[in-house]
Amino acid sequence: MALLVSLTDTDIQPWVEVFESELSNMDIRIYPDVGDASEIEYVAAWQHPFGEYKKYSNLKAILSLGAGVDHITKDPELPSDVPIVRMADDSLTNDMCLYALHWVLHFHSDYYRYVKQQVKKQWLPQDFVAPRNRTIGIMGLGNIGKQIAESLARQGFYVVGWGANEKPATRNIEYFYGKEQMSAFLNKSEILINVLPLTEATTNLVTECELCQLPKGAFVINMGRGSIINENDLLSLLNNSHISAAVLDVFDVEPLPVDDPLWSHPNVTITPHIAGQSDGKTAAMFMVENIRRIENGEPPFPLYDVSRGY
Ligand code: OXD
Repeated sequence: MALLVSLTDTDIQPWVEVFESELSNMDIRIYPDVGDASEIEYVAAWQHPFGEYKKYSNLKAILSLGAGVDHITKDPELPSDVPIVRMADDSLTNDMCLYALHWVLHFHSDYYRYVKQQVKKQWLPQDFVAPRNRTIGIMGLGNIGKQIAESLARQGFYVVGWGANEKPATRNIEYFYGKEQMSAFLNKSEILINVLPLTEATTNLVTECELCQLPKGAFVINMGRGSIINENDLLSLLNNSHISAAVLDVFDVEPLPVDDPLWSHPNVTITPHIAGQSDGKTAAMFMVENIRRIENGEPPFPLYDVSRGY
């Protein structure tokens, strides 16, 4: 039996070390050296080329390097009966919390202004705003969104969250849910963070109409998926200054094409889909544990749910 490692744009060495030492009964193959395709039982995947999965006739599961699995489910020829296991290693969640905190502070504490002031050699302290007087809106309240919300609330920010379904209230976070409550949520969100997964329901969920409901001068941080926040609408609201600035880690098309106007917008910061990076060792162990569960006849966790779309 064989595990195929196909982790695009990733230093695979720590992953392979863990797989080789923990899965000694398994042949570890590194894409594109697939060998006999019928021997592949597992794929550790990040952006594995479309059209490949269907060649592995004895595939037992696909293990995603990312929390999002659209890089797998968008394959038009994906076999429908193969379980897909999402990544929920703590190192990934923690990295996403740090990314969110970094950019929240960038905007909240006016660092984005100081970068511009330095170019003009301008010594100009901006007014202090206490974190409790700054409202951060988190779209997507799964494990990652919840942890980001809690970590920002711990820093004293006022945090509001929005998700598709109702959540029990917590002491620190005000929850909104469903389409009916989206306006109330957006109206409050001075810094909007998107961590929703890409599904049919979330595709193009945030367009001009929703962005206009953010307070004037709001900031947008997209670390979920590009196709959730309409890029053209975001650009026009940046251009008319309704949105002050945006940090984008995810895009409709990745890598972002060189001629895309987002690259050169003065109030847009681009990072190349790195908001949630995993520690190779612990994330590979997370996959190993799931392979062991499957081999023992137990369900892997967290399993992609076709009906929910994530
Ligand atoms: C993702 C991730 O799915 O970084 O994008 O986990």
